[in-house]
Amino acid sequence: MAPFGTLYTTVKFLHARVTKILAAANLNGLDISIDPDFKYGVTNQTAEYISKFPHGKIPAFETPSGFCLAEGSAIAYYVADSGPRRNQLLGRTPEERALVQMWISFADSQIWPDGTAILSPMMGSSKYDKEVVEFHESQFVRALRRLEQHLCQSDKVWLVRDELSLADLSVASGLLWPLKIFMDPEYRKDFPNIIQWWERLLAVEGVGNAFDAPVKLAMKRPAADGSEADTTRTFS
Ligand SMILES: N[C@@H](CCC(=O)N[C@@H](CS)C(=O)NCC(=O)O)C(=O)O
Repeated sequence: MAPFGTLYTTVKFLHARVTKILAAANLNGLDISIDPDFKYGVTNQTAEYISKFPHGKIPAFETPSGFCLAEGSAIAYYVADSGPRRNQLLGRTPEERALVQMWISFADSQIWPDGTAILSPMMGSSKYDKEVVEFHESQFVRALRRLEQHLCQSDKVWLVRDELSLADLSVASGLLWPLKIFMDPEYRKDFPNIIQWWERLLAVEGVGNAFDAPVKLAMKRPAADGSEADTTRTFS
């Protein structure tokens, strides 16, 4: 049987932006294939790719009927909305659906950009500017505190209601690289409820394999300026 759709993303490593998509697909029992021939920086610049995905970025998604979609969160939404667990993943009432969207927006605008601004110079992928990184770190920690505060309420097992939803998958996607790269044990100590929630989430069948669990969390924070960067790591 043809897969539900094809995902275009780097094949060299699991991109954090696709983990929420793969987890939603697993929970909905949808088979998604990843184009094995995709080459980052090459395939996404071809005329064929641009004709389907004009922004030329990853991740991107195509169904057998020719429906093309870009933006990781839109793809995750579409996959979540396309199977038997759509109501669980997207919310059962207008209020729940709005809360799920609130956390998706939180992940995309508070976690991702600030987390990436910290880890990118650390990995040698962008120039280090102390003031800029410190500002983003203050915003990243502010977002973590907000998440920690939410999860420390006694009834909070998941972000919305008492069921895992796309809110959890989206926030976890945003935290994957920070947790692996720079949130070392000292950093994590301030966020025990986030770590418990993370472990609970990755223990769920279908989610753990989408995130390539067991995920090895950072043991030592690399130098902020990239002087300890692993230069062998590439996107292609
Ligand atoms: N808002 C987009 C961002 C996608 C994005 O920036 N992808 C990067 C890789 S992480 C990319 O494809 N860059 C290629 C380029 O800029 O040409 C999403 O969430 O999917």
